[in-house]
Amino acid sequence: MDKEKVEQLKIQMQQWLNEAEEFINHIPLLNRIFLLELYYWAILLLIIRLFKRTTSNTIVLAGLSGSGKTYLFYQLRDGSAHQGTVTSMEPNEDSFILHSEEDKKGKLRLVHVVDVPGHSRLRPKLDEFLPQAAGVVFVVDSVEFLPNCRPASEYLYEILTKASVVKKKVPVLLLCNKVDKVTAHTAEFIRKQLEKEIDKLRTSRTAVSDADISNEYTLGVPGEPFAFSQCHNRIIVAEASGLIGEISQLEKFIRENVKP
Ligand SMILES: Nc1nc2c(ncn2[C@@H]2O[C@H](COP(=O)(O)OP(=O)(O)OP(=O)(O)O)[C@@H](O)[C@H]2O)c(=O)[nH]1
Ligand SMILES: [Mg+2]
Repeated sequence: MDKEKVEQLKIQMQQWLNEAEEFINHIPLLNRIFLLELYYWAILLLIIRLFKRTTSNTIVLAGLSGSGKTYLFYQLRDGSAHQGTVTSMEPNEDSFILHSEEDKKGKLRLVHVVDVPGHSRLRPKLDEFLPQAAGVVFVVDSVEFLPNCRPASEYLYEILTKASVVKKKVPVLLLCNKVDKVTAHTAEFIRKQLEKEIDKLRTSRTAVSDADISNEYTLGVPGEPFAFSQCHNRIIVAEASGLIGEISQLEKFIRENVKP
């Protein structure tokens, strides 16, 4: 570009600046203050919106097959447990307002709930969702708990040692489901048994050579019996029944981690 053109551009820019200044000067002072304030609020709202979008709204339901994840999923979304009768072959996911909050629709943030089937072949799907999880719900069958204690502990151990969970300190809810049955074990009993079983797993797994360990992080405090309180992420124990729709503790956990 030759010098003459640059000069012309400079003059043109100066003209535009002068015109803009003149335009602003014509606006009464009060209006100017008002416009400035409007501008300030617009920027502030934009920042809040951007920040809100970066926090996740994903809640992952995991647990052994038959523990009741799909029942809970439909209770959360529709307030009924339909379609939960077959073993899921695909992750079930949807974004919605919790059924119990339907009357506040429009004011609340959607929750993205993912129900990952418990079948061992489908569990790797969990890795697709964990990195974006705001919370993990590990569902346990409180009725058939004892025969499933070992596999449930193994699955839970796997989740609690994943980098995506440990690094981001993703909160985990241990949800003792099916409490509508009188034969259901208490949440306290289940917590203690899971801790004991994880303690055994921890000992056997750390004895394996480093090369064979697939777990990304170790659990607990070396030399002390394992307790969930030793984990860096928050681990809460609660009860539910997907069958009769007793899911208030689950909803509380969701809303604590996906702010409205
Ligand atoms: N008594 C009782 N039974 C339940 C409850 N929730 C689920 N069930 C029973 O457990 C079965 C399995 O429930 P699902 O929700 O399909 O289990 P799931 O965890 O999704 O299982 P997968 O899809 O195989 O991983 C259901 O067919 C019900 O018979 C509950 O709260 N109470
Ligand atoms: Mg299912």
